[in-house]
Amino acid sequence: MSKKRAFLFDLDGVLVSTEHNHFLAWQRCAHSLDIPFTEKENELLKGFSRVDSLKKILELGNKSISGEKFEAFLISKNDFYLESIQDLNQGNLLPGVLDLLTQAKERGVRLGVGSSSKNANFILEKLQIREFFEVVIDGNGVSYPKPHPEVFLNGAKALGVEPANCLVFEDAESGIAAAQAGGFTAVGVGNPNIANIADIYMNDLTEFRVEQYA
Ligand code: B16
Ligand code: MG
Repeated sequence: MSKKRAFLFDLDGVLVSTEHNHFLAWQRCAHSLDIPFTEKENELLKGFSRVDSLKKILELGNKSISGEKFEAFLISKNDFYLESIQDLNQGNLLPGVLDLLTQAKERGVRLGVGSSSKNANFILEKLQIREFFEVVIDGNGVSYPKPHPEVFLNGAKALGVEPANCLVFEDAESGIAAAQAGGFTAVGVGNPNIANIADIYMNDLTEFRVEQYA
């Protein structure tokens, strides 16, 4: 594989894991609508935007609600989620993250984040890793959420690097699809369900050797 000039990282599931916090917040909404919601249903939401996640929950329960109620659920879900991650700190980074970012930076690799989350900058600040990234494209910066490639294409464009010269690190099927649709090499991390679709797969980022790819 040719050496890459830039690395784009998904946030949740790759740099940190707040999926359980998302799960508990969505479960609270689903249960208030009498929709059964377990970790199994939560799997279907990973990597999708807040709006698309709520749509999927309503589909699961075969329910429809007014636009007003839909907006209210989005707000209350996010308030509950944000409250639950107040204590997030650098100790919550997933294994291998800090070493990888440090080594990549030392080798001159351009770094960016491509996340569906509208809370990405807030979370990166809490984790004290915001300064590693030249660009953060989040859920506020795209018209078409993952699995559309826009989030990663915008990231590569902002870094001035062609997708063929970028690695994308992802934990969700929707994110691997987004990366591959954009012409990136997709590194799957920490989710055995994507081991067969990712171009490269590893259990966690301690397995990643920067010098092999950049
Ligand atoms: P928010 P990622 C995604 O983050 C999460 O995987 C997904 O569960 C969540 O619904 C989505 O962000 C939106 O998050 O409600 O904070 O805007 O994996 O793309 O970094
Ligand atoms: Mg993710």
